Amino acid sequence: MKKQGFTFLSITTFLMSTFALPAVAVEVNTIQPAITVGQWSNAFPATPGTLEIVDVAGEGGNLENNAPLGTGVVKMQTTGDNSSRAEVRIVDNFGTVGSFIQNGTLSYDYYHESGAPNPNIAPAIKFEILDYTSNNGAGYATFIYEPTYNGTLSFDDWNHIDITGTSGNFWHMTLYGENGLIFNNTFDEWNTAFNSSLGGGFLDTFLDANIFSISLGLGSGTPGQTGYIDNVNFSSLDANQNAITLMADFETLDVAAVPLPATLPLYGTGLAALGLMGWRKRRRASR
Ligand SMILES: [Ca+2]
Repeated sequence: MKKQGFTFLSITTFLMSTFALPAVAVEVNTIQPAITVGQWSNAFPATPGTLEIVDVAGEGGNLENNAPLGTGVVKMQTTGDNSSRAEVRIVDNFGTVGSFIQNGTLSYDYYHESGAPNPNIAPAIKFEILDYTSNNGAGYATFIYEPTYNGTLSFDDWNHIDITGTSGNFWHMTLYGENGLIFNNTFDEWNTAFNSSLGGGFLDTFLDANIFSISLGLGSGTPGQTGYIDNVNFSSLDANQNAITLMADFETLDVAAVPLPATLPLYGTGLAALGLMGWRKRRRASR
């Protein structure tokens, strides 16, 4: 009981301390090397796999021509290692499951290459869920939306995915001790399933569980895959009915737009002056 009290307190503190989410589209230029609350981060920095923001301008084909938002995207690759993962994650307060079912939207775009070792694998989108009022000791799980369980995959092109609480099938990694390996349940259907299996009168429902991260990624168990994602959007309402909005456009930094430090032109002038002196010396010597 003491441990549960501590967990409740620390999680509540965490949720209250998270940053307010911006209400406008944000250009994301950097993936943090390890989980940083409120920022897009590498979810598995110690695991083989690469994750980077790349510019697809000049790549040609649909990868470039149908890029959903700007020319910057996140490229993710798993290595030949079966444990390899490439996953970008943002940890923050994304409201309750109940609010998502009632008000929420989630969308992203991914590019799916043909010729991959496993043609059924495309970048998935995930929620981490924490039911911090859970009293049965199994109130944490990751819920995973995989394109392959949600219709026909389109190869060598960008695909746009729209998800709500009543559309979009997620499987999960064991919430409330229940079997999560059912691949055709929406969040609304999971709520019905949990209510049914947990029995009537159970106070601790799925609806008050908190969504505390959003991830997009490949792996594990899918070596040698390449995927691309961009244009990630989430919206819902918090406990006070205020909007929670996430809009991410991944772009590489425009180097030309970064102003030179004030000392650099002077440094350049100094180099030119030194060069001129050398030229004069050589000119004299050659006379
Ligand atoms: Ca972009």
